Amino acid sequence: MTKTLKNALLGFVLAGLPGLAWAAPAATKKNDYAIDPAVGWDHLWNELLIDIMVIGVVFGIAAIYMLIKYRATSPDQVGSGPKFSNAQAWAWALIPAAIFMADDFFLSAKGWTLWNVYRRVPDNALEVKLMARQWQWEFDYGQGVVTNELTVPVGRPVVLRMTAEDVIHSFFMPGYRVKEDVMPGRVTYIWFLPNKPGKVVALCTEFCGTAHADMFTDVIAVPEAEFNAWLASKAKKADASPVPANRNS
Ligand SMILES: [Cu+2]
Repeated sequence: MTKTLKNALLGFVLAGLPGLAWAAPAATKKNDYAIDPAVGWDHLWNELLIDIMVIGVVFGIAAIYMLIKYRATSPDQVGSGPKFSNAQAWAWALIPAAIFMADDFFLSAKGWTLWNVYRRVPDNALEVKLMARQWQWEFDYGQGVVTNELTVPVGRPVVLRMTAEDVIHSFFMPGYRVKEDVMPGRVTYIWFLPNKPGKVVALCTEFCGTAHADMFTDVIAVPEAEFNAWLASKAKKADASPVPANRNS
């Protein structure tokens, strides 16, 4: 093997390794994923960015180096490539591919693990039914409590069982890293963990008619005691008037 070939091969290996090394520490965060998949999605996203950045920088430097070192010194110069045996040619094709595929599979496997955690709703989740229609969201807590904003208790997982009255919508809460289609004739679900008090936006991300852009609402996380008091007062009001005031059909 020529010296240039050895150096180049070493370059490939070095380009691949940082990606694997950066990806490794995430395994220790496994427990966080089970508690709150949003933590896992953020972690995976950062990992991918670092991965792509490291590989991009290494290849960028290698490309610039070769452009300068092997540039033509006269207009009519004809270059010559290294002569490869069959084994060398196969090695050039397969080794770099294997290194990058290993990194890709590793990250994909982590994505799948996280997805499986995300699809398993925790036993203690608060269940709220969500009805989507042109162009509003309607949250049903049971006991006659129906609202157009989603109020949730901090520290307890919330699962939304979702369906639609008319067309396909998509319920998206960027703040909690969850999104799922909502359609007539099927019940889909998402769950999330409100981990601190505050307000985030929920919006429709499936074009569903002329007022699609107006189809957004607030998701308000409040301390559990405050949530219980809120729900109790709403239930009391619902008891007094059997048809919820904001139900429009
Ligand atoms: Cu919609």
